[in-house]
Amino acid sequence: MMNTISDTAARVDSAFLFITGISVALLVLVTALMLFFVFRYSRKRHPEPVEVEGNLTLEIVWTAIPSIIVLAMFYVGFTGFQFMRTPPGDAMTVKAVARMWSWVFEYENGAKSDVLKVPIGRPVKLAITSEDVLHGLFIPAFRVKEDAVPGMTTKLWFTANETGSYDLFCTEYCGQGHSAMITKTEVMKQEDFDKWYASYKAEGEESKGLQILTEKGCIGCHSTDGSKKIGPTLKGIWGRKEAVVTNGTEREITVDEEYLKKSLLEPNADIVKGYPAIMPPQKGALTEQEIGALVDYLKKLK
Ligand SMILES: [Cu+2]
Repeated sequence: MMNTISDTAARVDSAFLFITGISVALLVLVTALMLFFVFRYSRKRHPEPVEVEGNLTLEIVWTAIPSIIVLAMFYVGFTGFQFMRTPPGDAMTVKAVARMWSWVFEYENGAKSDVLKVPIGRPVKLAITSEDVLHGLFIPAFRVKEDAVPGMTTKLWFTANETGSYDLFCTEYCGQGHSAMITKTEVMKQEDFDKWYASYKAEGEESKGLQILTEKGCIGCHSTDGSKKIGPTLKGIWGRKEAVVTNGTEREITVDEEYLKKSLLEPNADIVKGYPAIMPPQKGALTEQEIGALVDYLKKLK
């Protein structure tokens, strides 16, 4: 059964099946021979041992066959490795940036997304890096995985052959929010992808705040639809009464501009009750204008 979800998955699965098949065949052969010898040459059936002098033909055969098998496994593994390490020249490059605890994907036209969107049937090369610690980018369905290393660009590539949504997550323990560092690879029809790709430029100031939330990775931990993630949702945050813990004491605040700004720069000063104090401070990561745009956006996020 051929795995057709992606070219890389087909290569990896066939290599895996090939090696597993040989291993199973050898296991069966060795076990069967062992049982046969145990019965056939037991003391009861074969009381007089015989001295065997050697058998050149047998020795050549049992040296040559395993050598051929091992070289065949090497061949399958090595050509598969070469295939996976060599992106085709016409591959679409997408920059994948990891940070605690989310992914951002940047396209050649400047489009950014927290979900990896790719067109079907087109080779996609990911140029992967990290803004803070070691992360690992893994798309299990495509059988591709690569470390995200700060100060370094690593790569992987695949061609997805079936539309759908596939898990993409971090495989390097990167702190408390590690398990939430999960997103999707969306394989789209070419026309749907083109529509999304072209729409990026058309969006105006209106979506600036959402763009920052996506680019800075905020929505890895804070949803905009009311659902609970590792941090509180941002939906309806403006004017919300919130029980917070300040220096170990609980108090109630109303979310206003001052609170939002403070919570961006010193996120752990007033922690919303029931949530862990793990958000990295955004001092230096956000400009004054960006903070302004975020606050404007959150005011309207009902
Ligand atoms: Cu990570």
